[in-house]
Amino acid sequence: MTDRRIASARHRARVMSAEDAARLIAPNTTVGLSGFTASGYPTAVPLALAARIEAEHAAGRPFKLRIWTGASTGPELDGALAKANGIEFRLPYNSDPTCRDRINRGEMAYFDMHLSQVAPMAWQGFLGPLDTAIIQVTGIREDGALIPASSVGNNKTWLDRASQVILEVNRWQNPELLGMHDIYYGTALPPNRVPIPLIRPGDRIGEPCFRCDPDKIVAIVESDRPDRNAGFTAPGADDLAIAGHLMEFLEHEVSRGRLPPSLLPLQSGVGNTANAVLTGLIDAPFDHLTAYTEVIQDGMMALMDSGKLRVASSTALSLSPELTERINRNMGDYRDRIILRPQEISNHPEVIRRLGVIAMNGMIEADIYGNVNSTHIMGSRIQNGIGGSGDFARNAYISIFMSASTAKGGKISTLVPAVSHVDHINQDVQVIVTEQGLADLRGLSPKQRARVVIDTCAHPSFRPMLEDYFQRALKGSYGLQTPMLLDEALSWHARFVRTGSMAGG
Ligand code: 0RQ
Repeated sequence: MTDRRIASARHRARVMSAEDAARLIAPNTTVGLSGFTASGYPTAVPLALAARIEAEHAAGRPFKLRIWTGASTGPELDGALAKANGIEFRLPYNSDPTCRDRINRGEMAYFDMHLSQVAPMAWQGFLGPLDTAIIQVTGIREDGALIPASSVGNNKTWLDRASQVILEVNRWQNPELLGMHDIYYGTALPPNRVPIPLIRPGDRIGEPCFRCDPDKIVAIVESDRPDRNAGFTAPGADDLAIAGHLMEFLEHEVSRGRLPPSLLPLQSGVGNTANAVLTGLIDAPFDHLTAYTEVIQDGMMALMDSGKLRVASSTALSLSPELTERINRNMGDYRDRIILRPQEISNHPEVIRRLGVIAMNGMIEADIYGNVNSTHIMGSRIQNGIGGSGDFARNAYISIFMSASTAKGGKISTLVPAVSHVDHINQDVQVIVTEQGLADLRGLSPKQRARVVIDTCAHPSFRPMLEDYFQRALKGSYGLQTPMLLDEALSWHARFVRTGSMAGG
């Protein structure tokens, strides 16, 4: 079918049904898909692939794939393939509940790696060969250049590395996306790596489109499903309190001359609290803000629409359904203020360190010394994955982690004697914020950190327990640099698993 979206006749000749395209994927191969959050991910081919896998399984023939993406995707991709039991191995970040269940039941192998490292590791050959790339695009130009969709993720790398390429041309994506992306082709492997020439969040250093060898394109499928990110709930009292503490902290840093009045580029993680913090910035006394981040959520768009946020660099739009529709209709208005880049650039340690990013991420729990667990419930059950939090936390100008001080209706303290899994070591964690208060841990020794975390962040119902533990650790610990009672440090978690509550006992 002729379509203005596919301007090259050579490419039009490759248009086929999703079912025919899915038949080109062999079992026991590796597939790299587009998608970073439920944005810009293929849907028609994965759904057809899932149906094929189910049919193969019903006929008694094993069919599993190794799946690489940008980060989490949507239900038509991760959800459908996991329901069909078609994923043997997956990387990097997942938030799909069916995948999560399979991973936690031990039925699916999962490598939740730093998002900035996925593309370099693929190039280094550490992950093995990539057989097929399935990439959603907005259109194909006459010269064969591919117009990216609402996320960039690892698409450039998958297109370059894959033996065969399947494209989904999505008509829902607004053609005005052309010009919003900045696809950098200057990366190389050591010893030929050169500095990334990006010194302001708004710099453009690459090209608007992906290149792709037409000989590798084996199928083009047309689709029209919209992006499908979850909505946000209205900020609760805890979210608002956390946002309030953070605003006060940032104002204080400006007044002390440690941050400029326009702050430094903001990075904001996933979830409702992060969204509330961004919304909180609308009424804060900062102007000409910039963002260097990996997801643009509703709060960031509100900040942009308020005129406070000048420019935002990201690898994906990750908007609620309502905002997705509105922004998609008016995409052209944002083309000069939003830049979507490959995730190896949006999350690049070199760039994050150079720009001096203020990193704000959610956490599962922190311990009194400021080690942070972002990924595992009770030490062993994965929630989502480390995502980009490690890329940003280690390299940030100020690295901030935030959470309510309790979880599961007050049964769990998110401040504990020792975290049950470590994603961010205390050296990568400078500020911890809960609804109770903000602990500025910069320049403090472990014992000084514990004092501030217990006094400032802990919930009153758990504070005496933490204080009691800390006092006894000061007396009974093997060493006194970072006091610890080895037999007790994880006893709060053990009690929760045993009784359903960390309290009492
Ligand atoms: O469980 O879903 O069963 O209700 O964990 O917690 O409070 O909804 O928090 O959505 O902000 O997510 C760290 C997971 C926080 C997220 C994390 C339970 C809680 C709930 C989710 P239910 P909330 P959020 C850029 C940066 C890593 C990746 C990252 C995350 C569920 O922020 O994935 O930062 N971060 N990327 O009840 C037991 C605790 C708990 C707990 C919360 N201490 N013990 N359960 N929960 N704390 C973005 C990308 O990388 C794409």
